[in-house]
Amino acid sequence: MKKVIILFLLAISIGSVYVSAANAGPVTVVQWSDNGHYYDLISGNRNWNAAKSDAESRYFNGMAGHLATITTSQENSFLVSAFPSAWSWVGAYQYDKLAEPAGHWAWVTGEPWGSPVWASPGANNSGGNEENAEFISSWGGMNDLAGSFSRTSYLIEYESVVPEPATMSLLGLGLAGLLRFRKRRV
Ligand SMILES: [Ca+2]
Ligand SMILES: [Ca+2]
Repeated sequence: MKKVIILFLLAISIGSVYVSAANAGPVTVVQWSDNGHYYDLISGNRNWNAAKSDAESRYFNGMAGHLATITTSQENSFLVSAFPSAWSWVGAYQYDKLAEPAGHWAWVTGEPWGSPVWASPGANNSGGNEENAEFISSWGGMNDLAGSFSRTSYLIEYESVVPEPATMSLLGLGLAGLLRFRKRRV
């Protein structure tokens, strides 16, 4: 009887492995060893805001997604070689128009702007309303573009979310309260 149960469980687990492999499709997620983050191209016609929302609803290996933030030339080079066909939204936006064309840019994650790579001719605010950025591998970097445009893909980056200091102290207070409660019961 034991043997039958073990065989049954084995069959179920082999079955589920097969199903998950069949659903996964081709694996395109790549990891950059410098920061341990994962990157992928997500297909589908979206404007910048829709791409941002979609990215922030996705997870991979327990890491949260966001539009890719390409803060260094090294990260830019890695992504050019990892995704040679990318013509895709990334997580850069201009928070005001007081320093056109290439000033007052920020990342969706709030991390420092750093030294990202603009493809030639650089952020040029063509047409006067380019306040978001796309990454064009064949151009070698980013281009500013109006966020209302539709792009056929976006570049996602997955990374571990570090709890905010405020959240940590709330956790601490909760633990202290729990300890006090336990003491009183003794
Ligand atoms: Ca602009
Ligand atoms: Ca432009």
